Amino acid sequence: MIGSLFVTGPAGTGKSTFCAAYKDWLISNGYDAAIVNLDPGSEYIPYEAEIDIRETISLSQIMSEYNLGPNGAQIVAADLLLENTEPVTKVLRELEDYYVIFDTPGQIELFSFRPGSPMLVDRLSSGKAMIAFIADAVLSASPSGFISQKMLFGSVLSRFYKPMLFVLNKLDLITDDDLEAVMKWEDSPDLLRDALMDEKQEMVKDYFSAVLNAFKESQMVNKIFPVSAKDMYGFEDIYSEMSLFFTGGSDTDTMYRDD
Ligand SMILES: Nc1nc2c(ncn2[C@@H]2O[C@H](COP(=O)(O)OP(=O)(O)O)[C@@H](O)[C@H]2O)c(=O)[nH]1
Ligand SMILES: [Mg+2]
Repeated sequence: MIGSLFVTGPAGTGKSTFCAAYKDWLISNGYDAAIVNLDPGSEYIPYEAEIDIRETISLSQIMSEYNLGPNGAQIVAADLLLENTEPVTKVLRELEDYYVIFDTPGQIELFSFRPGSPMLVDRLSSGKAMIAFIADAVLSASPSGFISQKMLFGSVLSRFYKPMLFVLNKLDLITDDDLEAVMKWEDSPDLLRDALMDEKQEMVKDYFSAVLNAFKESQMVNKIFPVSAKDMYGFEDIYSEMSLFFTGGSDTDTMYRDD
């Protein structure tokens, strides 16, 4: 593979829809792309998967075999996958010129906060991985919601230490003014802190000031990628970032280059 993108984020932010739309975008722009579904619990996936973990790992079988509920079974499933990655890597080896998108379990903790996941990412990607953190634009349009997503982003980064993209999905559900406010908050911790104080007067100002300045100084979320997976909007920039990281931009069609 040229490189891979592991797609994570809170439940319902649109990870699977994003995977489907981004794959379609890549293919319609002339690139080879495939999706691997790593969510054994998904009932419906909105794409055709090159590899679907549900074919080898059955949650209902694990539930009855180990006498577990759905969450316990998800955890066993994650561990089983880590124990036996060969069937997946075997297929991936054939996809030489592909960008591979990994869809991860609906609930973020089942992927990002399992002890074995960083090793899983390294094994499946042969070290060639980026992570897309999918945030919900509606939640992120409020100061407290945006800060909560930034902190979660930082939390995922602390697990994987891979290049990460902060993807603001469901752009079609917020106004242009909302997006403009989010972009300004991203640029200025002071503006974001003031907006938060307007929203939640009783908050401890110093704590959030320190946290927001730390984000800014460390450049942890220094770029937001606004997309709508529903409307197929915003994928050029994501592709540019991936192409730049994995190939130094050499396979990037000039029409998609930022610089
Ligand atoms: N309006 C809108 N809805 C979206 C978008 N992306 C996903 N959704 C919807 O959000 C819901 C959850 O999406 P899904 O991809 O299953 O989320 P996941 O749990 O993160 O994989 C579904 O009803 C999707 O149709 C988007 O860009 N705009
Ligand atoms: Mg999903």
